[in-house]
Order: sequence, then C-alpha cells, then structure tokens
Amino acid sequence: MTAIGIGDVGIYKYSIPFLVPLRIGTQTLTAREGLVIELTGVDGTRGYGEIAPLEGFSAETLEQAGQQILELAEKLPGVVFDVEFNKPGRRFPVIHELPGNLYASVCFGLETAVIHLLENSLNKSFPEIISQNPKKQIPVNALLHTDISQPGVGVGEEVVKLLANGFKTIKIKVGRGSLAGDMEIVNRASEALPLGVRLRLDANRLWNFETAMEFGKKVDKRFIEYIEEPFIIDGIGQIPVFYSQTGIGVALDESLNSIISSGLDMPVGVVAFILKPTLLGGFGKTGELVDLAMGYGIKPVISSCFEVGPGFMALLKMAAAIEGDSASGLDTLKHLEGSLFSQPVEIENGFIDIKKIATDEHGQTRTKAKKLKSTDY
Ligand code: OSB
Ligand code: MG
Repeated sequence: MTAIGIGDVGIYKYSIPFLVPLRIGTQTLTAREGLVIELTGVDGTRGYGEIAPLEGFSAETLEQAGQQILELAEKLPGVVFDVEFNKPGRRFPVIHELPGNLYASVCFGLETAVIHLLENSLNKSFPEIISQNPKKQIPVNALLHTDISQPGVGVGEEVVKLLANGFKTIKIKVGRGSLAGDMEIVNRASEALPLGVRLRLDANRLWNFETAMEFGKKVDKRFIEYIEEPFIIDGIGQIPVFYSQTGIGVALDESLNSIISSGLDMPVGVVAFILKPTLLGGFGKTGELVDLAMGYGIKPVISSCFEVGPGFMALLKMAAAIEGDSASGLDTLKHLEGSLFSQPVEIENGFIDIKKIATDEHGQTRTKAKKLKSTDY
C-alpha cells in the first residue's frame, strides 16, 4: 500500500476543434471539449487526469461531470489516498477512499490523476509497477479515411499511404452510406492489402440484422479480423447466427455493458471487446473486462474516446500493461487541430513509442485550457 496526500486541486476546461466535423455513430461533433484535473501532492509533485464525456456515448454530459468534479475538488485537499498496485485479482491499481457513485468519465479522470501523481512522486510509470513486461511500443489500428459520397474512390491510395506508414491493422467505418458503397470500400481496401494486414470494421449498430447478414455474406472477407457492432441486437442469439453464416467475428462496443450485465453466456462469435475507459469508468471496470475477455480467449482492445492529453496517456499506459499484441484504437489525435501534449504524439511504423512522448503529459493544460472556478458549472 502506498499513500499519497492531496495538497491542491485545479480543474481546467479545454476545447479543441476537429479538423473536419466528425461523424461518430449518429453524432456530428465540431470540437472536443473536456476537463483536466490537476492534483498537486503534499510534496509538490503534480498529477493530471482527463474528464471528457463523449456526447452520444457517455451517460453523463460535460456539465454534469463538471458539477461533480468541481464539488469534489473542494473536498480533496487534505485527503490521503491509499493505493494498491498489485492487489490480488485486480489487474490495475486500486485506489482506496475514492467516493462511490462517480460518473464514469469523472472516475476515469480522478483515478488516473491520482495514479499519475503517484507515478511522478515514485518516478516510475504504473505499467512498470504492475506488469512483468510492459510494452514500450503500442501497436495502433489506423483509421481509414473514406468518402461516402464517392464510395471506393481513392480507397486504394489511402490504404497504400497507411501501409507505407507501417500500419498492420486498419479500421474502416461502415453503415453510413449505401450497402453497395460499403461493400465497394471494403473490397477496394482488400484488393490493396498484402498478407498479414488485418481489417477491422465498425458499423456502430447502424445496420439491422438482415443488412448486416447481406453485407457479411457478400463482402471480401479475406482480411477482416472482426466487425464492431454490426447490427442492433434484439436477441443475443443473433451474434452466433451472424458468425456462423458469414464467418466474421463480432466485436462488442456499444452493447458490451448490456451483454455483460445480462448475465447470459458469452455468445459464440464474439472475438473482441472494445474497451473505452472514459465510458467504462476507469481502472476497476476496465481491468475486470480485460480479465473477462482473456478468460474467454477474446481480444481486449483499449480504445480512445478522443481524449487529448492525460486521458490519452493513461490509455497508452493501460495498453502497455496488457499482454498480447492486439492493436489499440488510438489513431484519434489526427482528427483534431491539436492536443494538450507539448509535442505531437507520433505513430511510427504503426506503433506509438511511449518513451518518445514528453513526460509532461499535462503538457499545455495551463496554457491551452481555462482554469475553472468552483461556480463555473
Ligand atoms: O465507434 O468505436 C467507435 C471513438 C469514440 C466513440 C466511438 C468510437 C470511437 C473510435 C475510436 O472509433 C477509435 C478506434 O476504435 O480505433
Ligand atoms: Mg466502435
């Protein structure tokens, strides 16, 4: 058990525009807005965490998260947190004395800030503390840019660019245009791929079961690793049927929580869990789902919700501490005009090198984000 005392707390708000308005699921976002929590320890070291609920995906709004953390911030000075890094049965660090009933994004931001503070005072990163053999290089799945108004046009060229950048896993969003257009995009991409590269598709539940089946039966499947959320599930038995009839494995993202909490057996055909700690609520739930996935032989895929600074860094560290070489969903910073990192996070040869990221992952919080007063929400 390691104790860490909180001296001072600051809450900041950032707003970073997307380069082009971003469509995710049924939402279109023009800017990423979120909060950063800055904890100053009694020894003067600092730790940062990011609280950034994602509209359309988080249960809570930014205003609700802001109210909760501003209220909590008043009570944190003087609190001492006890942290267990290697609690038996728990994959990630456990922080005692955390308030219950936090919104998922607030829990993620607060937990990662406490751990960051402790990392800075111990001068060691948490993957190095909790893992025998933490990864230094995190493989990333590239997000393929597609133009649904001209499906197929330029796809081969885009794929060639990603291959030249060393990516071995490429993710394509489907379900937004016509079925024929989606098929064209995936087929064109497949024609341009060499052996060994994998495609991940994501339909964000935009298809119904019949459309997903038609797609799955007809599309070029040679390179498909899995498809996230191919259809709105209205019977858990649909997943095994989709899998046995199309041969395409299913990744659970939006429906992960409801399937887990249903208590039903894991459907045959589920091959990956998409884990977004900002939505899941930090270390506890994320760690539990990583363990559950591994128990079933399912791939855990740590993915971003467009975090821009300390949150992104925390995701990288979680990915570093997980065994296996599955690519993470962390090719999201390229969609934004900037980040809070003092140096852009580079993806080289398909990997993010953790050691190359400036250790000041608070980066430009103090210059690019606005400090909030306790009455701001
Ligand atoms: O649809 O998986 C999604 C990000 C935020 C919200 C939803 C999604 C995403 C991503 C993250 O796609 C990037 C990735 O998974 O590679
Ligand atoms: Mg998804």
